Amino acid sequence: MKSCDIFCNVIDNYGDIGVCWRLAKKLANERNLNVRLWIDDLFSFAKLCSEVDITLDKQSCSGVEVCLWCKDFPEVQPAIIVIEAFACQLPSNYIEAMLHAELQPVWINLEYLSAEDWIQGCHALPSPHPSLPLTKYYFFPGFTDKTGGLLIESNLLARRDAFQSDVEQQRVFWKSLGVEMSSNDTLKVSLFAYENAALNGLFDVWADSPQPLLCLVPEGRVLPQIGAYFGDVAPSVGSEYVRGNLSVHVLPFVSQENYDLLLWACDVNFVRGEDSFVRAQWAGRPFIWQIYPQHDEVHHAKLDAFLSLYSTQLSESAQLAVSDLCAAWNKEADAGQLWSAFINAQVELNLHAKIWADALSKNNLALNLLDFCQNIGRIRAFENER
Ligand code: TRH
Repeated sequence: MKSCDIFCNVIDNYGDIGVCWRLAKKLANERNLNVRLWIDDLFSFAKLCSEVDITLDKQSCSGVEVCLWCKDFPEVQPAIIVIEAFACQLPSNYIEAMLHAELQPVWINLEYLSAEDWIQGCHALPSPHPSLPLTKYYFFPGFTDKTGGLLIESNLLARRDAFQSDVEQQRVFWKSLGVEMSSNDTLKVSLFAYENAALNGLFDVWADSPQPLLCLVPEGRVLPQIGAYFGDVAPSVGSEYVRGNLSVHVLPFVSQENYDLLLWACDVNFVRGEDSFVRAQWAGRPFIWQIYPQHDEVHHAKLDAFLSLYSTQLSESAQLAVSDLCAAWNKEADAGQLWSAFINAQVELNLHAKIWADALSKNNLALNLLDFCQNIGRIRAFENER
C-alpha cells in the first residue's frame, strides 16, 4: 500500500490544518493510502475535528494516523510521498532519513492557493535541495488546468444538489444547530470573517432591508464586533439578536462536514482565507471572500486575479456587483451601500456559481497530485535502470 506523510505547521487560524486534514482524509479514505498527518497544534485541529484527543501524541482519526509534530522528532521511516504544507520546514532527521531511504520519496511542497497567472508557470517545478541530492517539487492549487486544481471529495456536488433540493434534510440540519427557520422568504447569510470595520454598515443595511435576513455567525474572531453592534459585552454560542429585519444567530464552530452543510443551506456566504473560500465555491451559491491580509498588501493582487477569473462569464452589472462588494469588504470600506446591487444580481449569480463549481470540479487536486508523484517515480525508476 502507498504511504504518505503530510506535515502541517499551524501558523494561525484554521486554514493550514483545514487544508491538510481534508487532503489527508481524501488520500486515506478515497485513494486507500496509508496517511500520517504530522501536526504541531492539536488544539486548532480539535476545533474542526471533534474526534481528536489533544492529550495523545499518536491516534487514528477517520482512517488517518494523526501524530503530534514535536521538537524532538522521532526516527521514522519516511513515506513514499512526503508533503510539506505551505513551505513548512521538515525536521532535519526526517530529511536525513529521506536521503537514505531505499526508494527516495517524492517530496512535495503544497503551496497556498492563488488565481494569479504566475503560478501556472511555477506549478510542478523542481527545486533541488541546496546541499543534498534531494529534489522537492512545487505543487500549486489553482483554478486553471495548468495548476494542481482544488481539493474536492468524490460525489460532493451530487450530495450538495441532493441536500439543496431536500427541504427535510435542511430542516433537520437547522434543528441540529438550534436554529428556528421561521419563513421561507428569509435570506440566509453565513458570516465567517476576520474583524472587519465594514460590518456595521452592512448590518445597518440588512436591518433596513425589505426582506428578512438571518445572519449565521460561527464562533470566531468577528464575535466581539457582533456583540458591540448589539450592545452585548459577552456574545457567545447561541446568542441571538434582532434589529429591524435583521436577525443574527451565533453558531458553534462546527465540524468541516457540517460547515459544508451550512454553506449549502445559506443563500449567500461570507468566507475567508483559503479553505472556506474553496468550500463556498463548491456550495454553488453567491459568496463574498475576505482574503487573508498580508503585511505587504500583496493580497489585493490575489483578490483581483481571482475576481477577474471568476467573473469572466458574468454580465457587466453582475461583475461590478461582485467586485465592488468584495473590494469594499476587503478594504473595510462602506459595503452596505453595495449590498442591494449584489442581491439584485442573485439569480444570475446563483446560476453562474453552479456552472463555475461544475467546471472547477474537473480539476481534482488529490488525483493530480497522485498522478504527478507516480510520474516522478516512473522517471526515477527509468533513470535508475539506465
Ligand atoms: O481560518 P482561516 O482564516 O485560515 C487562514 C487561511 O488559510 C490563510 O490562507 C492562511 O495563511 C492562514 O489561515 C494561516 O480560513 P480558512 O482557510 O477558510 O480555514 C478555515 C477552516 O475551518 C476551513 O477548513 C473550514 C473550517 N471551519 C469549520 O470546520 N467549521 C466552522 O464552523 C468554520 C467557520 C470553519
